[in-house]
Amino acid sequence: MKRKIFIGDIHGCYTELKKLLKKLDYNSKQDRLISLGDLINKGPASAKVLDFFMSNDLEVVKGNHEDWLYRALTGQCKLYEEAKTILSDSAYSKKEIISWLESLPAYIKEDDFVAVHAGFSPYCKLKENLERDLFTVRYVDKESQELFAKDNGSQKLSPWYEEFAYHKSGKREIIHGHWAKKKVCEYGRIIGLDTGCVYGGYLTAYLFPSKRIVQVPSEQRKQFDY
Ligand SMILES: [Mn+2]
Repeated sequence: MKRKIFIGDIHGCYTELKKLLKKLDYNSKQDRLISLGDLINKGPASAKVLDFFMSNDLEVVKGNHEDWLYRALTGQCKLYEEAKTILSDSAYSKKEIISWLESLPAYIKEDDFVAVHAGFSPYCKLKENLERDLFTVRYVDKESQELFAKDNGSQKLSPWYEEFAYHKSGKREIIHGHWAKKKVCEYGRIIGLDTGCVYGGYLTAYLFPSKRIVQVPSEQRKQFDY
């Protein structure tokens, strides 16, 4: 059986990605690499990370930053500075990047796992989630059952995964990113791998079937506000 390697938010941290793959003794023929999204933006080398995943035809679930780049490249929002840099530094054309972004799934569901960038609603079926929620959700309101990307302070909100674990039984492990924390976020069968590499934390991989965590420290400036 192929080893599955899930990797949390990379955000252009190419050096750390290469170090992590080396530490994992990554072999493209024997391993299946799956990014949980947010390959790009914020960090120093977005185009290199993007090109690595595109050129090796690796699996990526769509993050909010892939969505942002897609909207910028298709004229649905301003072409922000980092998007311009990605266009000038990538080996791929704008057209190729757009069609690759269009091909990204919002989640991957298999017998033993579900991979998603941010999370799911605890109140509906997986396939009934709005795509946008899958790459933005952090909190839920237990009463209104609304999903929120941020704690706006006006409601009593719970992290989506706490409610999800409470409402949904099942065997699949749910592996997500998006919510940068100092440590890997384990809650029942739900595991969060965004350990804030771009903020000076760690880049984290989670392995199947061994269920091992492998990390490399960030080389970015430490920021304490995540
Ligand atoms: Mn994100």
